[in-house]
Amino acid sequence: MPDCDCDYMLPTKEGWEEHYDNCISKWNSNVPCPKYADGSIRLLNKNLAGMQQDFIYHLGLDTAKYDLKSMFGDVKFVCMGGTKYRMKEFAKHMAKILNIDYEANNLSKHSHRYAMYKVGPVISVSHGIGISSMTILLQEILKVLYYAKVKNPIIFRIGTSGGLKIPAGSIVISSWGLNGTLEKTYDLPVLGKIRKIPSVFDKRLVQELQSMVTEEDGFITYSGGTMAADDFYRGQARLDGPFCDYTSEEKQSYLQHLCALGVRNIEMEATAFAAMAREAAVRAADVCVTLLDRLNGDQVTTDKELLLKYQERPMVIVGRYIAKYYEKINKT
Ligand code: R2B
Ligand code: URA
Repeated sequence: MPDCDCDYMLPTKEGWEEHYDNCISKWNSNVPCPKYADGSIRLLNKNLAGMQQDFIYHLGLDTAKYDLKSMFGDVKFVCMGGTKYRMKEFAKHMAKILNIDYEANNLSKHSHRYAMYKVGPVISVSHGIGISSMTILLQEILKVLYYAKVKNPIIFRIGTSGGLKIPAGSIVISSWGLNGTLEKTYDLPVLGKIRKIPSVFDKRLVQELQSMVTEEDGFITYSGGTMAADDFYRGQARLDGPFCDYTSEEKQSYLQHLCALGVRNIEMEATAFAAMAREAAVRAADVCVTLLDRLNGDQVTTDKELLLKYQERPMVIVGRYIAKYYEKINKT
């Protein structure tokens, strides 16, 4: 078995996993670990090598017109989230805590799709709503990181969600994603057949993020399962969509069942995010705030100001983690 190649972000604490899941000593898939010895991404798709030029369409980038290595070679963290506004705010938040002079500039504005900002070693990028929008962005980001020869990148998602039996405004760091048929997989039809890709997040990274939480934060941070639904309404057992053919009791018993399975929140991307990052041997974590307790209702009635305050909470945890990493680097 090859030697451990974990690039530890934080010193190990008691009870933590010894290795990250993308450690070469733990890689037990039947495909080679898609990582070079220096930690840079090694995409296994042979077709890429034969392409003269690669248009990274939804980001408005391409490998001939842009020098992706000089634009993105220093990246270490990618943080994605649903909205353009939130990701611009995250870029500004990171500039502040990393002490970087920064004027927000959307690097993918020509694509008119996603918004992408870069602050020092951090990319902050929007992914829209749902699995298919998020996976397009994620795959194009993986290609950018590959062409830029980025070493050991870490990808975060900072999002919103509906909580299950936890107070609104709580944070959930996902341990795994559960799909709509209650399996821990991301199911993708490929050439007419369903592929089922395991959707488990890196345990050590969850533990490291959880260690960023302080009692003064003023909110509770949980780790646990996250259901990724393919719909906001019926797919999340809501009673307030245009269609509903189940009873309120059936809804409650379904949500109770999810709680019993260890699900803490419901959003719309976790399974695919965990699965795709794992397939690329890239560490990833999903950090979401809950906007409501779904056992108590369906409508998001939180006022705008509180909603914005809630959305800052995942930024605080992830931002603290990134800042801690640079504190450690600057000391050594
Ligand atoms: C959470 O919130 C969005 C739907 O409102 C979706 O992107 C998600 O996962
Ligand atoms: N996002 C979701 O997907 N579900 C919720 O209930 C709230 C935000």
